[in-house]
Amino acid sequence: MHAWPASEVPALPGQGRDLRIHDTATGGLVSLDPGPVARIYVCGITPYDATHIGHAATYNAFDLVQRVWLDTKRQVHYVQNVTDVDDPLLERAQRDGLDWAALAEQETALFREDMTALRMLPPRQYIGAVEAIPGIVPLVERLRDMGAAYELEGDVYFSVESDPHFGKVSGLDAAAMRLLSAERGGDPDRPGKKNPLDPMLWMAAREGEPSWDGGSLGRGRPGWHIECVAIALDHLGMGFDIQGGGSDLAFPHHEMGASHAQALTGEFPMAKAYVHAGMVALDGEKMSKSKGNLVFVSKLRRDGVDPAAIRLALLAHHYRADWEWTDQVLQDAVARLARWRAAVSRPDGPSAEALVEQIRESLANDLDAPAALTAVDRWAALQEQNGGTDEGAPGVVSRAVDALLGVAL
Ligand code: 5CA
Ligand code: ZN
Repeated sequence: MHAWPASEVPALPGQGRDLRIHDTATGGLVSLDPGPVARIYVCGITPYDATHIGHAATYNAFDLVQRVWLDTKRQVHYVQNVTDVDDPLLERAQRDGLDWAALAEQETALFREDMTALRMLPPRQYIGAVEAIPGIVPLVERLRDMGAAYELEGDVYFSVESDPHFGKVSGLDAAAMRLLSAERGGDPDRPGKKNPLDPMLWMAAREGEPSWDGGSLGRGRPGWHIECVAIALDHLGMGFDIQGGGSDLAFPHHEMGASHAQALTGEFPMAKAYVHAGMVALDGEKMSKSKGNLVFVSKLRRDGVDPAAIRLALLAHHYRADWEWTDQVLQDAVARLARWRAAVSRPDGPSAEALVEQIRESLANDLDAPAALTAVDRWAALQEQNGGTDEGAPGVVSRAVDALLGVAL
């Protein structure tokens, strides 16, 4: 699949800072030491509805990771998937009388537009589950042949007991896992499974559903977790720097993915850090396609909201926090954008050197975007109150806000 166009990232004076970021698996901050090419896999959308603010907040977090790494003069190898065949997508298509593939294509196209408008840097590879099937099938066959997977009425399940590290990503106990498994696409109550938590690797073709040639597995379609493992291993290999997504992906998705990869390669962990963004709520409940309590990025754009203001609204919340979208959040962002634009519209102003360092330091410290915004606010307030004589300072601020925060002033 093709991704979306990249906005330019201005080069900044001085030195970028190395990222320390919270890793769910170890429960603390880790100093990543990526080589000259940092590697990150971010779980993409299941395209059965438009991009909502919760999605945008999660992709914003990983866009910041990319920007911090670019600022250290590294290249970034960023891979993202699109779950363009899965139960919720098929169910929505059925409910609305749509062709599932057309629905996926249409919502993926809208996601690209939203990401472009929000100045999210694109992944180097943007891969759909369907196009990954030829790579998924041999992995499932290998897992089965090595005894880490088993067949149940034609479907193939992964055996979580085959992985000695199972549970280390989310750190949850069995009861919590069982609850979340039922909530998030698993089938813990299906009779005949070796362990209720075992996730499906390959689902045998069902009447009226799309299916693909699965070699010795028979016709069917891939399970969710193996999709991301196949794509990540194919393009990044084991031991990449970050696997990212919202906190609802820690279990089962990232846990199971780490287990699949451990069984396949004998190595653990697949990613050096498992990074999870908090959940955005609306009216007191997690924004979710299945509940329908959604604020769409595309709707806000159609209503004339500047995408830079949407981005500032996201940046005003720490990526790990759960937070609530309100009209006030948006109004504050619109007002902040206007203040910042006024402040950089003059040819000179207060010195910007310290500010660039403050933005860098804030982001390097577990992506503390709210602290970065406060630093820019202070500079803008100084500019408004006293101005300054540093020629070119507003230009430096403008470039730093663009390069590090993805906001075009
Ligand atoms: N296709 C899978 C990942 S492989 C999937 O989870 N798709 S999704 O469309 O449901 O979600 C896409 C990303 O948005 C995931 O990282 C998910 O954790 C995140 N996300 C979903 N809802 C919210 C929310 N309310 N707040 C923050 N992030 C969210
Ligand atoms: Zn994923």
